[in-house]
Amino acid sequence: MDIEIIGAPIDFGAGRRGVEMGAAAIRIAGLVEKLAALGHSVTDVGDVDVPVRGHAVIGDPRLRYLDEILVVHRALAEAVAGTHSRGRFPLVLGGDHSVGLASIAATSRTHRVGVIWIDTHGDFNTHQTTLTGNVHGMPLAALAGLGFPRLVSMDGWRAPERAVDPAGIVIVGARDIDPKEADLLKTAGVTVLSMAVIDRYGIGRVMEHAIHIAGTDTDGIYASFDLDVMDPSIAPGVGTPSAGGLTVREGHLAMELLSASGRLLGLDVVEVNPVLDERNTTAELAVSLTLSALGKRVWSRETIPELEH
Ligand SMILES: [Mn+2]
Repeated sequence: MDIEIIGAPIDFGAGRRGVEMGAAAIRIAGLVEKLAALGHSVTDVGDVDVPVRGHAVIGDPRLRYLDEILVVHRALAEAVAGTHSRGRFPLVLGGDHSVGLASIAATSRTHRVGVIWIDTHGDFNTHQTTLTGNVHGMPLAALAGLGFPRLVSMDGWRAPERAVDPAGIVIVGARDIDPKEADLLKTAGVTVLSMAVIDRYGIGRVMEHAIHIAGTDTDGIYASFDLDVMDPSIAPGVGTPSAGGLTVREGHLAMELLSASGRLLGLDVVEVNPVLDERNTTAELAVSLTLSALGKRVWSRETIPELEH
């Protein structure tokens, strides 16, 4: 594949500082070299510009730092649209998860997009339901056309309507969803595959289901991976940890199945917070999971034909 790496070192959407260094930490963990070693053509186009924190204004407490976030969203959307125009694969490094709005909205300009949002949280709040005012809890709702019009339209970069049909949105790994957010998810018709469903059926069947839903009547699937979906015991460097997350192997199998689907249009890897991390272990995990999403295999055949049905 021809991959373009785009960094979005933003923390204005998060409640804790430090996540703006996540893209650097992932690069330091060897992302570019390891992707190239897999046989990919890799171009690191660098980071989009992010406003200086010292000049930033919180503004509306239900949409903290909205002005700064929208500046980043527009720049990131332009970058991702450019990657698609060159026929390359966008790999977006956060930064906080607000960036998923820009990367996927940009992709929706040229593709009918299904979304697999791999996350502890729903990220489906609006300014009317948020408990924190942190915009990283809102990008998926905005993609579905819900929320503050300036956020949904990315300050006029696109029309203030949905970028993605909620029927093609799947959240995988959820275990912390706010009550009003749950109501919105149900009304919108988003599929939520919680940790309980993964416990019950296994990550393999859950991902096959997710890929089926997000891949039906779409040109492909954009995956947005929040490192906080992993269990905090193995991914301590995240701002909003929640016990009971994916194991290392569950994370890898989820990514391997996305790769094997052949349907990926792009990938976000977000919410690595080096300030909270231990010796860059969370960034290193992010790199190894990304490799699995982009074709790394232990062996060429990873199913048992006699057990397939
Ligand atoms: Mn998230």
